Formats: sequence, structure tokens, C-alpha cells
Amino acid sequence: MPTNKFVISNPKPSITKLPAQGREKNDFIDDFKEYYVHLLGRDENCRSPYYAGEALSLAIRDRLMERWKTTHQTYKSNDCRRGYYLSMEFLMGRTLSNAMLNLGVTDTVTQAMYDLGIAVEELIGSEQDAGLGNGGLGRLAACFIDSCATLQLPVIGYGLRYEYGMFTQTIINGEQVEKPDHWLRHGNVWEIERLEYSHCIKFGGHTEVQTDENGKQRHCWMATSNVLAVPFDTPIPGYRNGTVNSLRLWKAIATEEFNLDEFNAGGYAEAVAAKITAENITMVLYPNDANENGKELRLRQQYFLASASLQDVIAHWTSLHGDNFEHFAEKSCFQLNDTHPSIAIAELMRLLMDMHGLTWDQAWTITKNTMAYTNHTLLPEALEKWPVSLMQRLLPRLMEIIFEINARFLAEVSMHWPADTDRLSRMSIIEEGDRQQVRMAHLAIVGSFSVNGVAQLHSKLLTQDLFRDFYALWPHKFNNKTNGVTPRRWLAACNPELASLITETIGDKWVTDLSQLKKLEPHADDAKFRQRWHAIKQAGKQRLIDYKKTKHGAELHLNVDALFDVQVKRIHEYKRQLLNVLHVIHLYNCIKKGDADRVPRCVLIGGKAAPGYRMAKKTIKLINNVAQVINSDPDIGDKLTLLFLPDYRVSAMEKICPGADLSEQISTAGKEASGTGNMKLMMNGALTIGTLDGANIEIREEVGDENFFLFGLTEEQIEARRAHYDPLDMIDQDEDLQQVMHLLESGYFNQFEPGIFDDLINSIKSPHDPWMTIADFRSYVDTQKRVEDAYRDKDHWIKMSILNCANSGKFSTDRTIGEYNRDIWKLTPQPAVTHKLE
Ligand code: B1N
Repeated sequence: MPTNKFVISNPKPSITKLPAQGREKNDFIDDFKEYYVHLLGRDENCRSPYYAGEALSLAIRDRLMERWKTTHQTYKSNDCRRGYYLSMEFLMGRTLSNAMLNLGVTDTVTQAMYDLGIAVEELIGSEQDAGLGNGGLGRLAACFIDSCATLQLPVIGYGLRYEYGMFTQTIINGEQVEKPDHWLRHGNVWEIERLEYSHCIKFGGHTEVQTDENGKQRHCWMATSNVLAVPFDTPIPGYRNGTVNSLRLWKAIATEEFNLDEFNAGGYAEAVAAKITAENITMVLYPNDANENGKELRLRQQYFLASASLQDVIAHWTSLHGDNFEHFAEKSCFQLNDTHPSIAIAELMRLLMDMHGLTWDQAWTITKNTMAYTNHTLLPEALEKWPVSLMQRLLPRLMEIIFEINARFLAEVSMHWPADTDRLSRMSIIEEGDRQQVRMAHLAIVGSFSVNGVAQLHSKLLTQDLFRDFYALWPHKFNNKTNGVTPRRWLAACNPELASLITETIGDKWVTDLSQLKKLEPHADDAKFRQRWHAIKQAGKQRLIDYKKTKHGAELHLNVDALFDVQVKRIHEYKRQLLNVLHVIHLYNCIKKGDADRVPRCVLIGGKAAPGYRMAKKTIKLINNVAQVINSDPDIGDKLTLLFLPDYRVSAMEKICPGADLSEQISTAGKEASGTGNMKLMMNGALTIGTLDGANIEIREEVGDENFFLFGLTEEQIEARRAHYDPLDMIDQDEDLQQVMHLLESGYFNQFEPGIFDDLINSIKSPHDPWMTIADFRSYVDTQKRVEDAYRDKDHWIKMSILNCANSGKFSTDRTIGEYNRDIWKLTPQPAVTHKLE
């Protein structure tokens, strides 16, 4: 075992250091020492693995640099069509191990570090998560750019460089306590600041129409407060293919001109305050998932991202073509990650008309041929609307443009459906009422040539429900792109033991062609293979136990043979963590009543609650209180354990996936747009218990009903039941449920905190409960019983586990991105070619 102490023998002076090209072990050792000793100024007395991790990261980054430049050169000299992925969130997680994997140096580096007495896992584990996202939507963006680089597509990711990412969750007395995540405190070795590509972003002020010397009218946006957008680039390596794409994140900096005016006027304090206002824009990620953020600062962030990114793309264009935009739409495509960056539609119009002199029609043709919109949710509370008054104050020129887009759009609707005033008001970009609001989804649809949902059911509901009027007008715009996850991070890197077994069995092509996993199917019938699969799963479970212990100091004895039943995702009522808890209480009740013949089960629940989401926070408290009672009850022993996993994030999921037996995907049908955790768990051999919701439907289709635990009402049944939903009657009719509710309502889990769960209890008992938790209880509990029976037959369970992995090929983002490219982006892959520098 390495001791994490190493000998620094004769480090070379930096002047003799050549650009690192080779992958040899000794090169890594030399470079590592060089960075550790000379750049970071550490020696063998430094106890923290953090700096050794930084030194190694710098050595790895060196190896990306040439490829990064070459990729850039290739795109430039081929003058190829490009894609731009605009997203308010990129949930990247850690970078080091992924970079090593994609560069193909994992084994060499592991050996090099071992020779120095260092365990590379320790360095990997010391890296901070880049938590610049809430959940699925942000992680999807991260998986997408990995696949774009692997498919050698010329795509840039554009986002915001938040100073504070997703908060750190701690649990105190069972309750969530948020701590700010100042992830950049110690710097970030993976990013490169590029001040030379900064852009100026305007806010406030007013508009005027001016006539220039040629008698041409131009709209001017004047007397604005300006903020500088400074880009920071992170390299995104493809899988062993020489391509390195870019993720460009914008940071807000106060502009000098802006400060000078204030200083000259003697307003020192005002100038400093204004600087802070400006720099606040990229200070913090809004921690709301699938929920509206209606704050002014959020709108500032959205416009800041849209304007900086579009100016960047346009500056690149004009450097080559001047103000000739004739071929711009042939060469560019913007994918909007939900409506969050959709102000880009109005901003592109503004830049083309006001800054580059195009007519409305010319600008509109370009805009509606370059913008594509992805919708990620049907939940009404997450559909963005901005008050017209706020937009007029903050972005007056953009509001004018939106009004004009809307006027022209409504004229088109009116031509199609004469005198249908209801339809006009339903479809309008502007919602009338006490205060007018801009419906960002409507703006996104009107301004885009493509609108997609993220799983089959979700896309169907978009056309039949939420956007049916738009579908009737423009059916050709609508399409589905079922989500995926990158198999590099979510199988090859996070589960190296399983990955090796797979490679040994079917070769290594699966890493970039996940459909190859299908070749595992026949091996499910091979007893020896099953035995190895099982041993790897058990090791994964043991590592998860150890992780839980070291991270959270659990004194509990966890049984590695127990069924590891996992629900990890944001805490939200529609995801129904409560249903999971009801089942746990039911199991507890059964065991207490003497039902000894239960399969030992360890229920793991993890996830963050939005800080302002009362019910979600109460749910965390309930989980912890129930856990406390169950885990300390001597009657229960190791037959049932409930654990809350604090601070769920990307790096936690990398530990959880390999150790999960059962994946809980139990949202109310029709509410989870897709889900992607379901895919990661399936890929790592977990079986799913799930409703017919989101991508669960396609998971079941791929793996077959016999390898999937289906329960609950369908989306149609849910909607049909709503009108006469009577949960009290259902409780009355179901003795198990009665007993569970009785335990809850009697205060059994909150003996010293009377009444704290009343809100939760009342919400599920209400006939207006939108999530209809009680309606699915019976079916859920019965299906969990089937899970238990299936788990008893260990050999058959392992077979099902293998079949789940074998049939997860569809859920690679390589497939998803392939479809985006085939149907929407139409980019040509660009293998990186070395060009001679003049
Ligand atoms: O996007 C994921 C899906 O797999 C999930 O089902 C879906 O819930 C998630 C406002 C959102 N939808 N909407 C958001 C995030 C942040 C925010 O401020 C909304 N996240 C989703 C990927 O398609």
C-alpha cells in the first residue's frame, strides 16, 4: 500500500523542461515533481493530498494543451458549421480522473504515483466537485459536451462561472443546513482566463431611434450600466481521439468606464457599490431545481449569459466576414438548454439589427434558422415568466423586440385561425392580467426551428398538452431526444472493476459504442460469469459502506448482503421520496409485528432540498427521524436500515452507482420529464422499481418487463382519477396503509417534536394532492414484495442485473448527441489534424 510520502530526488530546473508529449511514466513523475516543488512550493512534509492532486492535474493539463490547440486549428481551417450549447448550468463534478481516462493514461499515472508512494485515488478524492448545476439538467449539459468531444463535433459549451456553486448540505438534528460552496477559493487548475475575449454587457438605460448620415434609422440603447463578461475556458477532452473542445464560462467584472464616471463625480462609495452589483451577477448559482426563480438577479444572469455568448460568436464571425451575415445561419446553431438562456432569441435580433445593420426580416430569418430549444419540464411552477415591467426597466431594447416578435407572430396565428381570440391569448408571448408577463417558453418556440422534449412520453405530452396550440401550427418543429449519460464517467471511470470484466468479455468497443453491451446478454447464462459479476457488485457495495462510514461516521453495521435500495435525486414532492418512506415504515411495522421472514434491506436516500422549499426540507427531516427510530430499534437488527446520505452530488453518485441493487424511480406518472439517475444505476447493474414515467418507460422497453419492477397508475389514469381522488377512502380500505398512517400521525417518529410532520401528512391525505402518493401505495408495496422475492433468488437476480447493464446501450449520450446532430445541428465530425504553426 502506498504511504503518501514520496522522495523528491533531483527535481529538474524548470528551464530544461520540455513540453510534455510522451505518456511514459517517468515523464509524469518528472512533471509531477516539477509542479509540486517549483510551482506549488510543497515538499514531502505536506500532509494534504490536495497539492499533490493539483500537481498531477497540471501535468495532465499539459497533455491536453497541444490537442486543444490542434482541435481549435482544425475547426478554424475547415471553416466548419458549429454548434453552441447555451446552458445556465454545467454540473461537471470532478475533472482529474475523467481527463486521465479520456487521455488514456490512467494506468500509467496510477503506476507513476505508486512509485512515488502516492495512492492516486487519494488525489482524485481530494478534488472539489465543480457543482455549477442543480441536478439532471446541469449534469445532462456536462454529459453532452463529453459526447460532443468524443464524437468530434465542433461544439462549444457556454455557461456562467459562478463563484459559489450548489450549496453543501449538512444535516443537523435531522434537518438540512446549507453551507456556501466557495469552490474557487483555492483556484481552479483546469480553467484558463482569456481577458482578450471579454465583452461588454448592457443593463438599464433607455432606447432612442436615431438617424445616421445616410438617413438610415437605428435603435440605440443608451445610458446603460455596463458589466464586463470575461471568459474562462476549460478543456473538454474526447475519448482517446485527440479532440479537445471548450467549455467557456463567463465571469462578471465591473467595467472601468463605469467606475470612472462615478469616481469623477466623487461618488466613491456608490462606485464601489456599483462594482459589487455588477460582480454579483456571477456570484451564485440559484439552487432551485424544476422551479421558478423569478428574481431580478436571475434575469440579469440569463441575459448576461445570452449576450456574452452571442457577442462572442458574432465577434468570431465578423473577424472573418465583416458585417456580411449571408451565410451565418448555415454555419451556426444554438441549442438552448431550457428557457433559461432563451432571451438569446431577442438578443440575436438586437445584435444583428442594431449593431450590424441588418433589417428585421434578415435578422429574423437568421434567428429562427439558428435557434433550437429543449424543454425539460411540464411542471407549471417551473415555466419561466418575467414581468414586462421588469424587462422594460432592465432590458428596455429587448422588451421592444419581444413586443415586435409577438405582434408579427400573433398576425400569423390570426391568419391561420381568424377571429379565434381565445387561441390568440393562449398563444401570445405576452400573458395579460394584473401585470403583464413574458412567457419565455412561447418566445423560445416562436424563435426556434426545433423544439424537443427529453423522453418519448415527455415529448408526446408537450405536443398533446402544454404546447398543443404550437404543435397545431408548426408540427415540423417538434421532436424527441431521449436523454442519456456518458458511459465514460458513469461506467468506465466510476466502476473500473465492472468495466474490466465487460472489456475482458466483449472487448473495449463499448466505451464509445454502448450498444455493444448487448453482447453481454448470452453471458448472463454462464454461471462463472455471474459469479464474477456478483463479486464485483459485492465489492461495490462494500466500498459504498466504507464511503458512508468515512464520510459520515456511521457507527452502524451495514450488511453487505442486504438489498441496497437507492433513491438519490433532488428532494421534490413529485419525485415522491414520501412514498419511499411510507414503504419503509410499512416494512418496519411488519418486522415489529413479528414478520421475521424479510430480506434484509438497506434503504439509502440522498438529495438536496431547495432552501426555500418547505415541504422538501420537512421530507429530509422525516427521513432522518424515521431512520433514527428504525436504526436504534433492537427488534429490527440488520433486517432494515434507513440511511440519509448527506450532500448528494456528482462525486457521491460515482460511489453510489456501483453499490446499488435497486433503483427507485417512483415519480407520479407524467411528472418526471426524463430522469438520468435511472440510466446511471441501470448501466451499473441495478434493477429499477418504477412508474411509467419519463425515461423509465424506455428503460423497461429495452430491458423487458421481466427485468423491471413496474407499479403505479399511468399518466392517463392519474389524470382520469384526479377529479374523484379520495385518499382518505383508500387509507380506510387498506389495513397496511392505515397502520403506517397511524404510526406517522401518532407522533411515533417525532415524540419530542409534536406536530412537525402535520404538513406532510395532510398533503398526502388531501384529495387535491397533485402527486397522488396514496393512490400508488398499494401497488408500490406489492411490487416491493416482488422485489424482495426476486432478491431471494440470488442467481436469478444477478442474471437480471447483467441484463439491465447489457440493455442500457440506448442511454449513452453518444446516441442522444448523434440524434441531436442528425436531426437538428447537422454538424460534420472534425477529426483533429495537426497543422504546422507558421
Ligand atoms: O431535467 C433533466 C430531466 O432528466 C429531469 O426529468 C428534469 O426534471 C430536469 C429550473 C430545472 N427540468 N427542469 C429543470 C432546473 C433548474 C431550474 O432553475 C428547472 N431540471 C429539469 C434533464 O433533461
